[in-house]
Amino acid sequence: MNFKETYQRKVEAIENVLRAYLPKPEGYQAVIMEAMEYSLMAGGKRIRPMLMQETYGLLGGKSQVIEPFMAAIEMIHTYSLVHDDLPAMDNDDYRRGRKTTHIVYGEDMGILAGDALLNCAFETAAKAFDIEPEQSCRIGKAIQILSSKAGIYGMIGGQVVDVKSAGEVISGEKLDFIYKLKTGALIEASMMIGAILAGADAKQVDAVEAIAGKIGLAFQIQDDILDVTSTEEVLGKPIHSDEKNEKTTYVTWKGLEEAKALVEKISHEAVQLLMSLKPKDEYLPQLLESLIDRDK
Ligand code: GRG
Repeated sequence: MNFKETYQRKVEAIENVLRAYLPKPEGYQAVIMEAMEYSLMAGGKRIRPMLMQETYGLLGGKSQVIEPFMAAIEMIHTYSLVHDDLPAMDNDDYRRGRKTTHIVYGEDMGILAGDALLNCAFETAAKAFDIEPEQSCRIGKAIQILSSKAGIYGMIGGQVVDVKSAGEVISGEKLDFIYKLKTGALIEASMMIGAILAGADAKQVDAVEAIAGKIGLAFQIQDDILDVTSTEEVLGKPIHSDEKNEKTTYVTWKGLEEAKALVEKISHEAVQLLMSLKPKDEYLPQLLESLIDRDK
């Protein structure tokens, strides 16, 4: 099986895990479960749960205890996208080629669907205690990482500085701060949780955090590049995803060619660091390389 086929098979397995932990529509509040499903099962690359599962396996993890955390990280990622698309933030009508959650369910339900996914993420992660009650210490630590990396010192903190900097030309230092928190923190959480649940020692967890930090930065710079180089078709009309935003990015700061070279450099550094953890097969290094070449 080649890399693409293996990746696709893993995405399907991740989506089965997501479906298993997604609440079924029921009761007077069924509409919110439907909105949660609409946003969570809308495709997406599933990079975060995949990085989590691969890191878990790399460091010797073998049980299903990782699965509620895989679902939890994707729920948090999805809630952040649902809220980011709201009129008060990016005001996007489309994501992944289909209508955003608030367009389909209304702004009120969009806000509540994001809130519901965030709460459901922690409810789901805590189900790991039922799967491996004897690992409660590792599971508690993993929940601590999940909450802090998603919070004000992580993703939300990065989003706050990003939103507050709108319309300003910002320094490279501030841009790095935003990227490290807004994009990097959830990728760091994904890999660190995989390591912690597998029983990695503090040195290994630090190494994993450093690798994930580089992946996060390269991933976000690649996102900046795609914003100017790719077009997305919405209802048959090609649109540039950066059409409405004039903001500082690595492309506006460094130029397109230097931004591309930086993605290559930082990703290769991540792969080099990963090699020190002696991956058993090619898949994880190939996954990191594929993030450089991604076109969406
Ligand atoms: C609203 C609290 C709050 C946070 C929003 C994630 C985010 C912070 C904003 C979305 C906009 C953006 C470009 C964020 C950077 C992270 C990023 C590249 C998200 C897209 O992740 P992918 O490419 O998405 O993994 P898919 O669709 O594949 O799941």
